[in-house]
Amino acid sequence: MKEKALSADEVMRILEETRARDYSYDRFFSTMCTQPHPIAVRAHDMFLETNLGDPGLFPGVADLEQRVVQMLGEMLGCPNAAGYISTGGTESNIQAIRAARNEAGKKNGNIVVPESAHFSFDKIGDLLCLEVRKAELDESLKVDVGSVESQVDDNTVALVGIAGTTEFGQVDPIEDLAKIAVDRGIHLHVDAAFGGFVLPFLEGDWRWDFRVPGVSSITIDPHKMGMSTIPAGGLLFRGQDCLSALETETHYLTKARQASLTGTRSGAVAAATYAVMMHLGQEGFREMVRHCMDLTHHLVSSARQIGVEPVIEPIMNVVALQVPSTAKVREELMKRDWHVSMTREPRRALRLILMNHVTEENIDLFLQDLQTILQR
Ligand code: 0PR
Repeated sequence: MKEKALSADEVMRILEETRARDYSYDRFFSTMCTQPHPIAVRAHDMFLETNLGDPGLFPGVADLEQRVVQMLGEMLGCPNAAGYISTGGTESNIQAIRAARNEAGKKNGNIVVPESAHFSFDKIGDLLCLEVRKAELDESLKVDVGSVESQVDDNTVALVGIAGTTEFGQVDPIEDLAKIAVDRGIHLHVDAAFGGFVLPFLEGDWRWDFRVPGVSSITIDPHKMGMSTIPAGGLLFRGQDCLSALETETHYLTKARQASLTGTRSGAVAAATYAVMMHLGQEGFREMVRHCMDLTHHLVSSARQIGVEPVIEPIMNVVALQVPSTAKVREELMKRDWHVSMTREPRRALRLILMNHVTEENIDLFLQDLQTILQR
């Protein structure tokens, strides 16, 4: 820090210059986050200084957090779910597996996750000293239940299924995983960090949430398809016991026990999430998801017209396009200021997320550039 103070105007000028170097959302096809809904921004500002780490000082926002947990629980088929607003999918996944491990009370434990699992599970293995066993995928890129079964043993403390995989937006056969979990008395965690705010609003009866007996916990992120501010994650357990398995004593605070991973934590994101859920309601989310799916179908049918096929028929607003020399094509697209990502080997493809900030016009411009690059 410099000795001499700078005026607020000078500081703001530096910030504005620096902020101008950030790219803008309208050309992002690579992100599962989006511009928060305006009402989320207003709520966030209003609760900026609140700290859910010491809820006795902020009973108002602590109540909002509980109302969000209840709304999420109702949405996911378990009105009595217990949980909290975390910093995102990574924290929620860590905490779900930590609860499962603590409840199982086994030494040398392992977890069985799909090969398609988000990299947060590799961090979890390291942090919680668990072996992470990766189950194979079938042709449609869902986890192969036989492969899961063959990896489960007496030291397995949790199974993981994904409802909306990071790379392909695929949904694992949660009911089949739940059968194994119930038979063997193992915790089943469903990572719906992305899909949690998509699947309830899609047509069709997706059976993946607490309506499936055997699902013990769910990750669902308001800062992805929930239109809230960053960092808002959601972690829900079927009942209070699992959440209690995470509690630490906090003797000198206003509440005697704390289940969250972080101590000080943002009340602003809980308020933002509450505001956007109340303001949009199910009808607003259904409309937003329908819009994202329209964009998805537009992308896929237009891509087909230039001879580009998706790896799988999209289930949600995540599309993986098969192009030759994927990394080079991506580089060329980046040069043209299109931000796209790539899926992993052996199924290398361009990965696009059709978030609410994407426009049909930009999809068309993107595909024109893609066609030019592919024709070279
Ligand atoms: N689980 C799933 C299924 C995810 O897709 C992600 C993140 C996580 C857990 C972890 O969530 P947090 O990042 O909130 O801890 N999926 C995105 C991804 O890795 C996150 C992301 C978002 C990456 C925006 C880039 C970006 O610009 O692709």
